[in-house]
Amino acid sequence: MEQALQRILQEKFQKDIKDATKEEIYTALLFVTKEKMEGMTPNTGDRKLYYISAEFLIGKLLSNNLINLGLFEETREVLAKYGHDLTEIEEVEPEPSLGNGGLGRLAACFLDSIATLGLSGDGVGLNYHDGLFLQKFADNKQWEDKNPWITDNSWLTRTDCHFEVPFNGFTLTSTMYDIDVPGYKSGCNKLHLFDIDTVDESMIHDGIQFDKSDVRRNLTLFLYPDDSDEAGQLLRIYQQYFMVSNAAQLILKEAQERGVDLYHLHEHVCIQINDTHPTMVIPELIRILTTQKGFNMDTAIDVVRKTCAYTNHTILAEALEKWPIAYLEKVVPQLMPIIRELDARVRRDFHDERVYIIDKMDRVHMAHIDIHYGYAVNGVAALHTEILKESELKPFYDIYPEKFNNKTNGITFRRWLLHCNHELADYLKELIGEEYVEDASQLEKLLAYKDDEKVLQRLREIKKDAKVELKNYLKMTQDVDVDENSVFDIQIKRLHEYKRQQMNALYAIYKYKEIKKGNLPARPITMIFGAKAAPAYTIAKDIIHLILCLQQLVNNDPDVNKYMRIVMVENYNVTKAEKLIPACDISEQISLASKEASGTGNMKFMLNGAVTLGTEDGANVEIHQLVGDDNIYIFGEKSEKVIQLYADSAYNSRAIYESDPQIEELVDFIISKEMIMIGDPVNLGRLYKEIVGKDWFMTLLDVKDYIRTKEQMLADYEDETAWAKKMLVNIAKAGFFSSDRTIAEYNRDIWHL
Ligand code: B1N
Repeated sequence: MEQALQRILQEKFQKDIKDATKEEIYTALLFVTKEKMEGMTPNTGDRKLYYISAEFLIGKLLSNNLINLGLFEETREVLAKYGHDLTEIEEVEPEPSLGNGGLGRLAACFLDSIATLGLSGDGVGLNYHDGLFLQKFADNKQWEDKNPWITDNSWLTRTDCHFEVPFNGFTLTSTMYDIDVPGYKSGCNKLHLFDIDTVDESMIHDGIQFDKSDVRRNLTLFLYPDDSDEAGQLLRIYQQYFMVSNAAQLILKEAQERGVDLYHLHEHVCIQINDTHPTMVIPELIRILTTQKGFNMDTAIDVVRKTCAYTNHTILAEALEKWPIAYLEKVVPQLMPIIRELDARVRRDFHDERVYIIDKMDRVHMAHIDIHYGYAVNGVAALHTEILKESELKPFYDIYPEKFNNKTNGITFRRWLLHCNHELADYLKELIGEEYVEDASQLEKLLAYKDDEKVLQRLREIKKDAKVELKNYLKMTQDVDVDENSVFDIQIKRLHEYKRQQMNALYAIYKYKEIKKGNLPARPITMIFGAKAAPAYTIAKDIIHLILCLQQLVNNDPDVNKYMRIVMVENYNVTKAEKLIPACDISEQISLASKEASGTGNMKFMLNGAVTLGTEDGANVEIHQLVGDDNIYIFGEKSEKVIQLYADSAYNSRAIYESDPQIEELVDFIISKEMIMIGDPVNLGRLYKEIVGKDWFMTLLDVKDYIRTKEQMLADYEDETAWAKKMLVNIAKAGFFSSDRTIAEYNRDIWHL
């Protein structure tokens, strides 16, 4: 490493390591690492996986690549020898903003585990130049700005692979960019990101505004452009088709280069469709096979069906894509005859309109294409898969029980422990040896130390150190002060009503009022939030406004700020998650039961010794089973009850509000004099009305149990030994949530690589 660094710094900048700037060292490390990865043997196999996804939330790559290449320690030492700090060098790296939340981060964790297990599998997606937006706070509101991340020297390598993608009336030529994905002590795979050369970032103005109709210039500017109007929805269809047409052409090209007989494609290729965004790969492959490769329709459908598998990530109706036929006709008319043929076959075989592809309103149900014309359907946590089978997708489960299976999500321990929490990772190695890094189930060995005072003491110290680090980071980045001796209570995830950040805000109101009344807590609490709201999601933005107003109110009140602080982290992203998660005491996983398909933040927190405060939802259910009642705090109504309430239209938030004075007092505070003085009455008023009059995700149903349980948790925190034991059990039981386990299961049951 030392020699390689010297050589590149001389070549590029005529500098020695000790005189080089942080930027120069970063660039040199990038080159050394890229060279190293180019020299690695790719993972190969007779059957290759293509994981197609609209999002890959990969985070910064330098440290992770160094860890996986086994070069991290050496690099850190070399740099230290010349007076440099690797952590500071990392700050130079821009974070690629190619994802939104859990779905995109899961794809990134999966790529790491696929490579680590030595499996042959590449990711396929789009190279969004400005990614998801950059979030800024001003006037206690969210503002959006563009988020450019591509620089001259980056992890992207431009390839000479190009395809022609046909749209209605014009054709776009793609360019494929590659990012290497090295496995931990294993071979290397690739993430292929497609782009067009004519993208024009200068067309963006006033934050993230741009002409949505100018596809040649805007196609790969943003992930999830605002789709609240027709032009926005058409653009999404353009993006999706561009992604899958490139994927299909790449897959067929590589198969033919490998000498695969396309009539046996399914024996050598499998395609994982990550949610419905890549669904058009099914009709696109059928189109290419029938129009260019001499297949008849029956055979093309048969081969494609045996090649494609679909993962469902949500049961929220608004997230299940249904494209109007008129839009598809406008953008990709060549697919419509195929989609109509696929629908006709369904209608011929099944006389149940719930499973048709095209509905009465002339909309195409993308998930229905995946389920009929793929060979596997999986949910992402045990409860989620049960709900799919028993309610959301029941008519399909009745037809194809053999296709349905569960794959509980996982996270890569390389990033979410080894990289983000060196102190804890090293201490675990000291206690139970190194094997846990490659075999996460070994973490259970930690249970032998459950009653060891010294170990429990050390776990607390490590947590304290992480809290001090976060404190310094928050001071540096946002100029806020927090107390490392307070309880760190953290909710970080996309902003959505079903995730119920608003319920956590009601707790903040409760606590504020208690402190005002003189009911002082044994220890101060620091409530930390991080979340982006989709730019067109009004109520989500109102919830951010509420939290930011509460932050101002609480932190500036001298009666209160000694006992309680609120911090909303600006532009929450992977890099920030890596700093927040190690420092957390209470992990907030408070979605309305049945609505959070899995969650993966819950797993990251547990692995880093936080205790979950959660509903019986998503993977929380499995965390609960693993750690037992004593090591998790569960509250709220269960999913069966919630599903019943929806079925009977029996939930009435106004009735709860009017009959419970405590709840009324908390909700009324949103539009109190204090709040209106700080905030915008339009936003606060709208949110107040929403909660009282609708509350679709049933905040008021669970809020009292939530407050009670959180108070219990804070009381229990004061027994330091008992709390440290809970931390230890959570870490020890986190092994199940390694994405290595998840990927091994995908491979065993679906991919057969
Ligand atoms: O996928 C994650 C899960 O852990 C989360 O529970 C789930 O909410 C998340 C449409 C989505 N589901 N659906 C999406 C994202 C963007 C979009 O345009 C849907 N994200 C999830 C990983 O399984």
